[in-house]
Amino acid sequence: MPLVHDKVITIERHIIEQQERSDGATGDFSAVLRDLTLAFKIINREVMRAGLVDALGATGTRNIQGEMVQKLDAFADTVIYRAMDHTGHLCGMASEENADILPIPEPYKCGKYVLLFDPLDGSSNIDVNVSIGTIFSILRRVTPEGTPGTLKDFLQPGYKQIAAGYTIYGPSTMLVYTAGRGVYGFTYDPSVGEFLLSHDDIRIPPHGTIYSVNEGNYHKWDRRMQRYIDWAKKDIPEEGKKAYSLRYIGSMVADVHRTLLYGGVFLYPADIKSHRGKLRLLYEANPMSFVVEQAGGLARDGGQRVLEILPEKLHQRTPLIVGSPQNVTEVERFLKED
Ligand code: P6P
Repeated sequence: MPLVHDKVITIERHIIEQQERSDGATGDFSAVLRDLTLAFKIINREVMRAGLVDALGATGTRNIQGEMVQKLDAFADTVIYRAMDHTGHLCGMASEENADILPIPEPYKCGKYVLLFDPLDGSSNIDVNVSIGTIFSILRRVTPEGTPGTLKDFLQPGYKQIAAGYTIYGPSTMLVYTAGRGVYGFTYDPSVGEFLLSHDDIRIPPHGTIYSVNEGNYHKWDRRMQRYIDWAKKDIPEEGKKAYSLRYIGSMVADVHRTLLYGGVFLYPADIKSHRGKLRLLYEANPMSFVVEQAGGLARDGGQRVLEILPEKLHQRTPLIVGSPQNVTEVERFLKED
């Protein structure tokens, strides 16, 4: 993937150019991405000064997942909703922080798309200054135009996504997205308030020597997953294999972003406690899987392609094995053993 230095392209300009190359694109979808970018700039400002204002710590309330909602979680959730609720392009939204779908308030028009998002993924890391991120997924509605969106618009398999991506708030803030025509990375320049194209047409390496998983759960995994992990960390000269390195941040956006650029595999397997794993299908696994597949990687749940899972519930979870094609195939080789 070429790092871009000879052109200064904002994400707005890039979205328009992508739209011009998409048959029948009406501009509505480009407007959704543009409006989302504004929300990310506002969230970035708050995240970057969290230590200086009373934004750290928990609100004292719990979300649908039963997780303590951090103040920045709640802030990010509200910023995205308010940036998007009046634009006329969405007929509804869904967020990790809200049990039910979020309607478009009167008197605003209902549009052609639905937006799903995890407003601040990895929020348990907020107080210790570890990279966190926003994950988003855009689907075209399937219910009649002009009416309020329903759950049916959200419970679509991941291959129906028309765009997805994430913003990682780290040493630098980057927005990575795909609209089904490759993956593009934009680095935020706070001096001009713009996301500028820095990673043109990202391609994941076909193989990597990093595996990323919470080994603290080892004792809870299926024995075939345990055997893969045991294999991954071994030097096996007769196979020409060196031991892989373990890197795990505990913030999915950061772990998957590293996997996308360096190669390797990120795993959050099912275990005896969480039979469907921990990560949420619709606004974590699906968008990240769409990005990685568009970059030439694979995304599986241990048995099938993540993007082909037929959702039944808004907050359902899924096991996730995502990364370089050769690494994901290595994992599946072990999972297929008796
Ligand atoms: P564990 C963060 O809470 C999150 O949802 C993902 O960002 C991350 O990959 C995962 O949970 C970490 O979970 O159980 O390893 O702490």
